Amino acid sequence: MLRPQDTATRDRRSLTGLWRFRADAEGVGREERWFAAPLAGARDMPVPASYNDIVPGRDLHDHVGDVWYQTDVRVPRGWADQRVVLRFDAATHRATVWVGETEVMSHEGGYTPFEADVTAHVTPGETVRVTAVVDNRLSWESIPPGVVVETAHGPRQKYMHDFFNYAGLHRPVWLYSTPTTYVSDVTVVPGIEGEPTAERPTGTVTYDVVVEGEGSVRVRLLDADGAEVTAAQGPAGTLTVPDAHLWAPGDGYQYDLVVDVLGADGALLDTYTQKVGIRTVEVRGTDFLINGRPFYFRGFGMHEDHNTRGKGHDDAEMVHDFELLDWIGANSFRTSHYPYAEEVLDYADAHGIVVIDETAAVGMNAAVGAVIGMTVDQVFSPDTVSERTREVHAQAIRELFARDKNHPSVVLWSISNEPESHTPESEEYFRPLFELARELEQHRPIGFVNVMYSPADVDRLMKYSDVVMINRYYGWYSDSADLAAAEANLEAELRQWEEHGKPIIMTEYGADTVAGLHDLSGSMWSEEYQEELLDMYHRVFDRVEAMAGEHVWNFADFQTSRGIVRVDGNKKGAFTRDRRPKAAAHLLRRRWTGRS
Ligand code: GCB
Repeated sequence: MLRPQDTATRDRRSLTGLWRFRADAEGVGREERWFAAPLAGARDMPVPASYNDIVPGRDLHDHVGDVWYQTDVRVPRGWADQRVVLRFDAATHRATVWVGETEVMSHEGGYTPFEADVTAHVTPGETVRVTAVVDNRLSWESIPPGVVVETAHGPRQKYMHDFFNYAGLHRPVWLYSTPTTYVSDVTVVPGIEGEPTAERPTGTVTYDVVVEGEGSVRVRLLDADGAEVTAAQGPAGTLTVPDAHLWAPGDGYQYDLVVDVLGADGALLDTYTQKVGIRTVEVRGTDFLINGRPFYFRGFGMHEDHNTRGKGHDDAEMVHDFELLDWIGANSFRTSHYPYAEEVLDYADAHGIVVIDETAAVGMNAAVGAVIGMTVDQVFSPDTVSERTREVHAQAIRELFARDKNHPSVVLWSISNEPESHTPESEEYFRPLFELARELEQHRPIGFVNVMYSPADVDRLMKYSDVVMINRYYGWYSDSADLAAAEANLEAELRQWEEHGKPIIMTEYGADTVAGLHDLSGSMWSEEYQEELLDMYHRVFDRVEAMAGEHVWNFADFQTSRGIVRVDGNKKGAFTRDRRPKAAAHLLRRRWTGRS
């Protein structure tokens, strides 16, 4: 799905700001048609933001079920004869939307965009009411899964992942116009002819444009200075780029593919610009190659998580986080454990930061659930994670790939984090999803992230994966406080994975650490212990040749559900939640930049 753009033929109106908001604790709003009038008893709510931490108290923080958002928007006068589209960049985890009293769309899944053509329901120059009901419930048929337990004191949401179930309108909302004949999709696949490690090789850009309506397509490829490099006619083809300036880690060079739709008389009907980074990705043996060169992932599993706004997107926080990644010497991150805002991927593209892009399929694991506080006998069964869940999961993969397919920063997909992967049931569940992913994606490697409870001798899914991605907590959840034992066990396990003959990326390793807690005798939770543990992992990584990357868990401390294993959140950050460095941040900076 294309992102809205301002071009010579298109305009956007942002609907960010304060919306009217009301929690629907009784779940009566749909029946009482709250969309049909200005929301009674509403309070102000910022969009984008999670609603949970905006108001003091437990009610909204722990709310389970529907909340209502409403705003009024004046449709610009100039949009007469245009197609008018209403788009939500995300609504966590599902939403139904009305324009005036007309229901225009529903969407399942909290981290991908959805939109509707609302031309028939608006009049340019007039104001229209937009209402969205957003439901935060996780069930056996949602991604991620969860269970709502009805208690004498109200519903309680349980789930098998640790990050807090923030909800609401987390990303911008747009009203935008397109001409009635318009570009509805663009796919670009970059390539390199000949030796990719050459200084300025010949690049290729294979493109495919979908147009709704009658018109012919012309494409022009412009370099970063706006000079035309090449052009072609027709909705699909391959462009050749002599002396290509490649997109590469640390060099976010991009071309502009300007797509024009022309009428029979040559008039411009629509124009849309798609950025293109020319680079290749390949797995060869135990090497992960970008542009033919071995790439070693240095960075973090992250979260969209901040004080007050929760998972709400914010450009200032985003840029600051990228500046910290730069300061520490990270070259990559994983969008643990859900698709991040498109702004984040655009930024990564533009700055040459490499991304492992993950679906929201996290917490399909009874053993992890037991640690977090949700007990379940069998995760994969007709009554729990089932074929119905798989349908939702498949749709999440389709939507993620469709949204992010053109980002050069995305070099590897993760279709799930830490599912059980040692049971026949888990294999039966996942095999078709790997098949689907491969059908949708022919150019990037695909994988999933393996959990400590499914080591190499029992795992059944790694054979479907191009890269070995594993999360390990030797020295924390196992061999707690015993780094000597942890070192031996970590190395022994990596040696087993090495036998797969694929690149190994440690996608998580780390220790909870309370900033400011110091101890010289190896006390867990201290800043010294976090440093010692990371140092130990690095020693081991440097001995194992198949290692292709290290992503510390986590970039920053983050909010979790409440329970006896977390003190005001997960504290494994190299930075605190408000982005102050722990000692480990300096250790990582020394390792990753050589600077102190
Ligand atoms: C994991 C999960 C991650 C948790 C982390 C932890 O394995 O993938 O979501 O936050 O462990 O700190 O327990």
